[in-house]
Amino acid sequence: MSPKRSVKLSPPPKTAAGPRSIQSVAYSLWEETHIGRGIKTLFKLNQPKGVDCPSCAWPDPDPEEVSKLAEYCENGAKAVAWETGYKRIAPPFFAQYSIRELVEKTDHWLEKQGRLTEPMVLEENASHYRPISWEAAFSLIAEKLNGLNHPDQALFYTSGRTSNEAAFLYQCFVRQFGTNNLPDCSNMCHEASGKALSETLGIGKASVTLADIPETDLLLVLGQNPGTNAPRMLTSLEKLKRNGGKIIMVNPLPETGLIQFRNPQKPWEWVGKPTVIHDLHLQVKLNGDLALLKALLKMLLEAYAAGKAHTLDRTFIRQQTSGFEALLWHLQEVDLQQLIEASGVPEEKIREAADLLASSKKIIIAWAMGITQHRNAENTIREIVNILLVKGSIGKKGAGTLPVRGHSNVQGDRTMGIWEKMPDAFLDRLGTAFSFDPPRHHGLGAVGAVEAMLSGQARVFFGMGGNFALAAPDTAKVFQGLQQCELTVQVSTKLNRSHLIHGKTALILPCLGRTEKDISPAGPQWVSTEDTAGRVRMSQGDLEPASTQLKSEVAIVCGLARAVLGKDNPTDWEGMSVDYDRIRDKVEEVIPGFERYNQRARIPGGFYLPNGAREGIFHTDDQKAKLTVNPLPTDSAAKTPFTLMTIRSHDQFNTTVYGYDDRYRGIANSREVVMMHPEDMAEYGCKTGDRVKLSSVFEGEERILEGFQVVPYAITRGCLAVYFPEGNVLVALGNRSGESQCPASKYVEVHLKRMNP
Ligand SMILES: Nc1nc2c(c(=O)[nH]1)N[C@H]1C(S)=C(S)[C@@H](COP(=O)(O)OP(=O)(O)OC[C@H]3O[C@@H](n4cnc5c(=O)[nH]c(N)nc54)[C@H](O)[C@@H]3O)O[C@H]1N2
Ligand SMILES: Nc1nc2c(c(=O)[nH]1)N[C@H]1C(S)=C(S)[C@@H](COP(=O)(O)OP(=O)(O)OC[C@H]3O[C@@H](n4cnc5c(=O)[nH]c(N)nc54)[C@H](O)[C@@H]3O)O[C@H]1N2
Ligand SMILES: [Mo]
Repeated sequence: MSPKRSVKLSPPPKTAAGPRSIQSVAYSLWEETHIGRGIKTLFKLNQPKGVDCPSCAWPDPDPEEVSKLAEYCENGAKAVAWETGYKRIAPPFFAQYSIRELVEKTDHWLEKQGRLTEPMVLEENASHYRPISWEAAFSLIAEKLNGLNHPDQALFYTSGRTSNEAAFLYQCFVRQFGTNNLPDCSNMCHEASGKALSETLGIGKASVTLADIPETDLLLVLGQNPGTNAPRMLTSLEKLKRNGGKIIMVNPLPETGLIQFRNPQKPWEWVGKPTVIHDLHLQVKLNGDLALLKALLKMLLEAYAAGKAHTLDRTFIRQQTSGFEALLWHLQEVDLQQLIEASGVPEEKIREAADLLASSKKIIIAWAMGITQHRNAENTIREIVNILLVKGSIGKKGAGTLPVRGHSNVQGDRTMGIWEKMPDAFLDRLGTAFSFDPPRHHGLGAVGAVEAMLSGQARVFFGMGGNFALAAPDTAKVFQGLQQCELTVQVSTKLNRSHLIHGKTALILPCLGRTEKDISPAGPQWVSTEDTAGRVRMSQGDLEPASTQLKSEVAIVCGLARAVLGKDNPTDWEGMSVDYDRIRDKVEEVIPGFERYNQRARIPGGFYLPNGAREGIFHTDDQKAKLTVNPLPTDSAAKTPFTLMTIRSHDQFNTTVYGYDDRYRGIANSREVVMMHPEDMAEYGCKTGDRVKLSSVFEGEERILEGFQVVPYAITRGCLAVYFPEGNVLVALGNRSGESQCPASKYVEVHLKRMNP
């Protein structure tokens, strides 16, 4: 799928952003789009009446604080350039290239061909996609879905760009069809955060807003690379530093964005000293975080016992939490040296961090995939909560939880009911609002979906956005599963692997992007999204659509629902597809917190959803925040010489590869690399650029990735890194969390062997 390219190396830059990121924005716009079209959207990005950036879910500032000219980052600009580009793939393209030829192309090449323009069908045994009308496409899907023995034989996947309005209608349609099989990208992303936070704090989302960050005394950033994946976060970190706050980075890599920063929006800062971001780097082993957090807790406790009363917030612990006694006993029993060893971090560094924690009153802990994509992710997240709770650092300004979400509306999609396990209270209200009886048994998540396709239990796969073939773990198995389906359907903006790894029959349904005008017979429509901080805001594109034949995701769901559920279905799909206010009225009926949705979303800046933990109110079974005892992973001493993580480069959005350079890591021209510690290289007789074979055996089955080039890197010893999605061939389906089923994409036990030159 990828050409053999040779890696080129340079020392990683010490400073993130600055003028180089402006240069990179200019380049993507120039390369992909009519400059005017891209720039027009950039000035509207994240503005109160503009477009919500289709890249990450980082919150926008309050309307009065939004930078009037530029509230976007380098990678947001790349996402816009990607969507607004001038290239199109119309029917002649599909007539020219057979599926066999397209499969040989790289993923980068596929998406580079431009925006999809018309619905296309691949009939059974056909070699080429051919055009199909929307009506015929909907009928074909209806025929296949209604021909199944049971609705649970269909899977309805969602990626996180889908708007609230489209997501709400989509889950409503799927449940009226009769299944809760609503796997989504969240199943592979922050699933563990939702689970662990709901249990302990009563809400599965961040408790802080953007305004809290500069107010905090101490921010811990665990397993997250904001310089690349949430670049606008750096502006908040810069403010925090100017206010005298401290930052601890916990990461097996020294990530450039957390080292130093120059604000690209402030040219007067491009000369002189950049802002130093982190105060302390704790270079953990992969999955060493739980041991590290436990060691920190134990040190806090010891300091308290030694008479330093300020290290714990006893009043908060007494009044607001449960479980302190059990935690105390547990911490007295665990062996500190063992914890230090398991974390991989030198003791004096942990003590430094413990001192910072002890002296801070307001603490925020941020985390992302380096914490969630582990077999014991929920335990680590509950331990994060323990630290915040013993410090009384929740429910007040400048303190709390910050799980940084990925896709721009992944959080909103969940709020709208895209989840295979929505609680009964939601299903009750949904059933009442739409006069039907929703199915009650839980559906399948992403990993379960792959297993169901492989076993033949699932026969139809419908993808609302995303690129399931490459995003899901265990590439060979996912491919096999999709190929065994009767029908695969993808609602997409651009061509990707999931269109080429297909079922017996396949459909491509091309949709509007978020930057484009959405005009229905009733006039211009807008949608809304929810960011990491739980703020809901409107988003309205204003570019001419890439093709006159595109439909909005809302119109696609409504067209499908009418075809599948039949003319007698009482839901007003037609009415809702032309007037999105009617969808929002229904959301208001079903989901608490959306009172006066239509009015409040129209206010510049939108509105915040209720958040108990933010106010110090914990909706748990005993109305207390829960301190918990979390066992250490039994695999902390890996049985293989190496553990491997799959991470993002600076030039991709998930499976969309913008280019082959990872600027902040000094790695260029190739993604087929393995980052390795120089001393491990020496031990294994590897030189820079040597090609190696990685193999992982999971539950008796071997998976292999070979031909990747070794790159010396300042990574923790015994740990390796490759890029996602290429590394997904090594992530076994069974290698996942037992609690939330999230794939352990950051913990693959591997052997490494140098290949013959
Ligand atoms: N430009 C751009 N923006 C994006 C995306 C993108 O692909 N491109 N993707 C979006 C999505 S969907 C998501 S979920 C987010 C992802 O955002 P991130 O979570 O920042 O993405 P990853 O590259 O997976 O990086 C994980 C980080 O965790 C570290 N890490 C890995 N394992 C461990 C561990 O065991 N312990 C600790 N402490 N650290 C570890 C890695 O070194 C890396 O710095 O970004 C979103 N934003
Ligand atoms: N090994 C490994 N695997 C991982 C991860 C990892 O770190 N390591 N990360 C996981 C994470 S955090 C996530 S979130 C998933 C991501 O999984 P997905 O969300 O499935 O993947 P994306 O690459 O974001 O999807 C890209 C495609 O979405 C389509 N698209 C873009 N914009 C739109 C739109 O507006 N509407 C519609 N309908 N389609 C659109 C385009 O056709 C594009 O090709 O991958 C997961 N997989
Ligand atoms: Mo994600």
